[in-house]
Amino acid sequence: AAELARVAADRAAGQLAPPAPVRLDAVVPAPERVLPDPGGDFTLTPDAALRVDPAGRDVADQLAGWLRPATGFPLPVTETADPAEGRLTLTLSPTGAATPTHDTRAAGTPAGEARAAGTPAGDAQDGDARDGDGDDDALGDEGYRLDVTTAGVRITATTPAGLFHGAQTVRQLLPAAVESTTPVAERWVMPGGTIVDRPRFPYRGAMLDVARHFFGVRDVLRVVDHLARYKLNHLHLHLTDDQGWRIAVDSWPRLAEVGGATEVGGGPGGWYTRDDYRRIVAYAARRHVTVVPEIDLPGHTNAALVAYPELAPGKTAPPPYTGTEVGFSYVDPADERTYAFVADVLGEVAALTPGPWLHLGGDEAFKVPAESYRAFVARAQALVAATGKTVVGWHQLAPAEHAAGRVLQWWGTNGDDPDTAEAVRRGARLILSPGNHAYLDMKYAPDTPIGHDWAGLIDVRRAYEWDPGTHVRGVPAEAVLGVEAPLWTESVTTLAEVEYMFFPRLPAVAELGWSPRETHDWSRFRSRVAAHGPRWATAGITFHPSPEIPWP
Ligand code: TNX
Repeated sequence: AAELARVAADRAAGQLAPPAPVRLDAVVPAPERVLPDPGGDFTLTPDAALRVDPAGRDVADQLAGWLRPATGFPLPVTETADPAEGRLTLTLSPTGAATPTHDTRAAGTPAGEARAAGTPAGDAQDGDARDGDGDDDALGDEGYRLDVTTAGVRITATTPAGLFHGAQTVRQLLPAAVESTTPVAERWVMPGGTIVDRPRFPYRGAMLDVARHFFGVRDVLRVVDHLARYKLNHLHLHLTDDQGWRIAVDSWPRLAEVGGATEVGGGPGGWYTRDDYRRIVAYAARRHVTVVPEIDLPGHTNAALVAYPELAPGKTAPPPYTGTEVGFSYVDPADERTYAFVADVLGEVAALTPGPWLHLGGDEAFKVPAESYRAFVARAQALVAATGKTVVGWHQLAPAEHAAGRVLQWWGTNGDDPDTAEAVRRGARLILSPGNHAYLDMKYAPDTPIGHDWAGLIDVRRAYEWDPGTHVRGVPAEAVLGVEAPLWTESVTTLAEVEYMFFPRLPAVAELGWSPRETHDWSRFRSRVAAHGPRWATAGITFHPSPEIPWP
């Protein structure tokens, strides 16, 4: 806490150096291709307007909303087709037009792997290195192309999500003062050149445990903003655990009313009404973030058992739990009432959730014998399928039978995991959250005031130095859906503490999920991320001033 206060005070005292001009390759996560044009710098002036296709309107409105407070410029958004009308243009094009005039990609990149630039900006080479598979020009569902010239800035994408990611890049290419909530006298210069960018993996996420400590809607919305900055597109909400049940369920009202009234340490807890949850989902959707709700079953259910003792194996209510042990509770897998409960809860949560995923938990059900665990999971997976959603679960689900499309979230610390590899052979895909790299509840260093250390200490380099495509033995990159950085909150109680655990590790994991492997380079990453410190400070975001990062 003292460290947090000191960081905040240092930043407030303006001890950071004045901003250096942003470089085109300073973007986090690293773009697929970067082609700087030093003669093409663009300066945003008070008369600038944004011009957009109607379908991209909402992204343009958001971009203008990010730029107005610090610039003090009106930045009107227009939908006219007349190019004279706006110097910031957002275009939705069905083909994407991804090919830059000059290709920065290293010649000789093997066909098939040739998607990625690999060549850092500055080493740009001319020449046509296309591999001829016809795929190169596709920006895909989330890609974008950004052109910055003295005359203006253009973002091109095939989807609003692509435009949105491009808009986040624009934000990062303006001076750090753009994060100010009040007008700043600044030359709003953006570096000239072209970026062509799209993600390596389709699933890039973070998890917030709102069960151990409850976080209200405002905090969650702010977390969504943090994800969106780094092009993460999934927010996994761990909605239920021993210490609290955080989502209203009409058919079982005591879950939230009784089960939601506790949290770790004895605080008042809390829970989301259906409207609260809808607000979170809608806010996230506007930022192209999909909410993945988790109902943790059959273990981690003490709060549910307090509310409905009939679900408990002994049919008596346990006392409410506000400690931090795991693995002691479970719903009775031998009672049909349990499956009615599971079906009702999953049905209601699915109905409130526009995204395709329902997370079943499945971790640490230590008291449930293996055979009844597998039988329970098989039924629960079928109940998810009946809602029309796709099952996600912690990798403990692996031994249970395959369910169409199911996704396992792997949180191991040793990539030698035959059970998970076998589940993948049977058709599962993986989200990678290795405990010793991606767990944001781990301490950075021995003196980190909050957090765990069971998976080791994780400073920025450790969060960054692994490859999702090769991490689990026997799991090919094609079976990897993506990455997720979970934040468990046994010791995390405020938004500032969430941010402290997120930054700078969240951008590290985001880069592993987004950027082509060829761009992976610790020394470049650490200097790119360093430039974000002043941004966070200006935006009032708390972060860990890691000694591994050369902060300006
Ligand atoms: C393990 S990781 C858990 C959580 C704890 C976490 C603390 C996982 C699926 N389960 O219940 O909060 O460790 O790091």
